Amino acid sequence: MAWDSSSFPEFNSDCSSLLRRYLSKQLFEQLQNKVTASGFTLAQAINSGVVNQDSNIGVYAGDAESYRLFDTLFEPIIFDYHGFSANDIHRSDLNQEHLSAPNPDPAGQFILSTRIRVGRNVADLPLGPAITREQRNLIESQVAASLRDLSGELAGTYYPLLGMDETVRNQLVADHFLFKAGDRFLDAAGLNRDWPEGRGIFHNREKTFLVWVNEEDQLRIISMQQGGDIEAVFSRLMTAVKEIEKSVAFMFDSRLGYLTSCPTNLGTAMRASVHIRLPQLATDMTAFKKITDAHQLQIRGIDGEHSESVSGIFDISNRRRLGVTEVECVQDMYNGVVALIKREKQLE
Ligand code: ADP
Ligand code: ILO
Repeated sequence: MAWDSSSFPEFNSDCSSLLRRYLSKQLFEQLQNKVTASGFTLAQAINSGVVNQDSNIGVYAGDAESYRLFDTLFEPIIFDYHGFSANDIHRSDLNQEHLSAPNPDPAGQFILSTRIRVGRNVADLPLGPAITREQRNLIESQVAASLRDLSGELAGTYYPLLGMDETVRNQLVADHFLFKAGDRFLDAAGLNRDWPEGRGIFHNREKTFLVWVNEEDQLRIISMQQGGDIEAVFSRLMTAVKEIEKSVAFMFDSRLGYLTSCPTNLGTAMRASVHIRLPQLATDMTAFKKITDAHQLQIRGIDGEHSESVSGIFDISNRRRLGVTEVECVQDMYNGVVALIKREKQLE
């Protein structure tokens, strides 16, 4: 849907995005002529949510300045999503020793795999929605070079998307290692410009440590493996993040934490998830959601956000990322997964 960005956008009656909730006509008029130093406008920030009326959130930032210049729109969205408030400041805890999350399913009956990722962007450059082709390519070469220096379990190879065989790319997506192509939410946010140039994936031989380059965020640092050893996955990720941080300076704000293009990822930018088989709970989504809501968890489908569950398998992850530490993000997920497994066993 194309829209005339000089006038207040129309929202469908069934649109329930946070953009629709917080963008009044008056606010639109106050912000519509503001432009950040990298040339990012309100129209660009809200385009994804206007074009995709089924968005949950609907806004993206083009740079660190967007969060300040358009704060009257971004802040209520951030507060609503994360349960964060104006007086809160972000706290970080990357110490793996502070996490207590013994495998909730040692027999391997429910949890298929565990994955924890953080988003990161490079300091002093625009975020993906406002970045230039040259800046994006520069990030790709600099990040690929620093990843090349990783050693031990983290050592691996960078595979650019440009020139990648389609069968190989499709297999990586199907195996849950690589991001999809052509996401319409990212597309409308300007995040698919010049595709596939500048994008790629780094991974170790076992594909337990991966880095996505220049997707929604400039880096998505990922640790994953089969089964439910959450502590091992977290520990590998924390080691990797600290290593990469030695050679790449990340965009960070003392109040909002790590800055990301989507406000849902601010703070820790961490999503800790399990793929879990819960066929009994799947027949009663109201009971299922009661447990996930109580533990501040999000339910996604088997192929990530905006996808469906298949064969009673769900992607369960922490919802809050800002105002909670990395350890607390994983603890949210762990506590909820323990409760889900307990309920599933009762229903069996
Ligand atoms: P993100 O995690 O970056 O927010 P998505 O929700 O699109 O993005 O998920 C990216 C990919 O990671 C998808 O293929 C998804 O199925 C996969 N994935 C997420 N959690 C797990 C998990 N616990 N085990 C295996 N794959 C997972
Ligand atoms: N813009 C989409 C996605 C929001 C949250 N997810 C991600 C991947 N950032 C929406 O508003 O539904």
